[in-house]
Amino acid sequence: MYPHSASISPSADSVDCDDLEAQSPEAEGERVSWLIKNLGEATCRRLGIYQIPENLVLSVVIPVYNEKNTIHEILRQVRAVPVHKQIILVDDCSKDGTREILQGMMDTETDLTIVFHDKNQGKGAALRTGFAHARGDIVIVQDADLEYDPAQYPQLLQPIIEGKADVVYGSRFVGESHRVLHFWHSMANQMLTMLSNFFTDLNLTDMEVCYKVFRREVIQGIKLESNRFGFEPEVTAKIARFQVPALGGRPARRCRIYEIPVSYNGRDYSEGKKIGIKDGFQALYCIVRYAFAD
Ligand SMILES: Nc1nc2c(ncn2[C@@H]2O[C@H](COP(=O)(O)OP(=O)(O)OP(=O)(O)O)[C@@H](O)[C@H]2O)c(=O)[nH]1
Ligand SMILES: [Mg+2]
Repeated sequence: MYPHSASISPSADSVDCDDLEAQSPEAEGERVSWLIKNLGEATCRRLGIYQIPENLVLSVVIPVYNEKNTIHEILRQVRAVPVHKQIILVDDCSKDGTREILQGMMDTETDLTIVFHDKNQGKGAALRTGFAHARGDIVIVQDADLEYDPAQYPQLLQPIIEGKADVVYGSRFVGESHRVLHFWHSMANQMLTMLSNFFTDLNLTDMEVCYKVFRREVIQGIKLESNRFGFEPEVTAKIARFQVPALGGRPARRCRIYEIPVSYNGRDYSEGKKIGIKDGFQALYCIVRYAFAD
């Protein structure tokens, strides 16, 4: 592994680079103030329009394996979100040229933290590496394949910023637009979510969703071990049991979890979809494995 250190200073200069579409957090703050003044605070809050604190830093963890066709675009989309960010890319030993693309970015793109795995280990392992490098207040998981839209970060962050949640999950099954794809794939997702809920006593609607957002203390306070897609049920089981430590006069409490609808532009196997039936069985195993003990 060769970590590439990055600046996470809230200076907009280090984030914008030459990306003309990127809106600076300061300019976005002015736009939001104008909307709040004209529409009223309550209406804006319901629409997901609110002031993101200027000193907040979001760590975006992007596990990357053979994503040469999408890596530039996902980075453009992530950079365009008007929040101060630490962007962490973990290359999981890509073989399709993605690794070389990222190596080429190491010296020039100083807003990126880029880490390379020496052998392919799976999404869970890539995320563990990414979480260990996170220094922001809040940490979000971002797949590199354009199925999820970074423009939704402000909505996903809102319950944590408003102090209502410690963890936020996206959900592809409530409310938002999504590409119509495989029936059996979505059935499998829903059955895995139901089984996970059965053991965790949570009422999630999409346990397997990529968009999972954590206060940094929460994700760094959990010990994770699944290397592949077992990460999703494992982290869900461990979050469900996680006790947020006592702070000041506030006693220790269970983690508060919110769910926010997210759009989903699912890809097909011909477009690079990799997850398969074996991963479904592994998820089943992990739901039971982590049901009662870490
Ligand atoms: N499949 C796979 N993805 C990995 C691996 N390591 C890191 N990743 C990344 O993990 C993220 C999720 O992988 P995907 O294959 O898109 O998994 P998914 O979205 O659950 O399933 P798909 O429906 O196949 O897209 C992507 O950003 C991958 O590049 C690995 O070993 N295998
Ligand atoms: Mg995907």
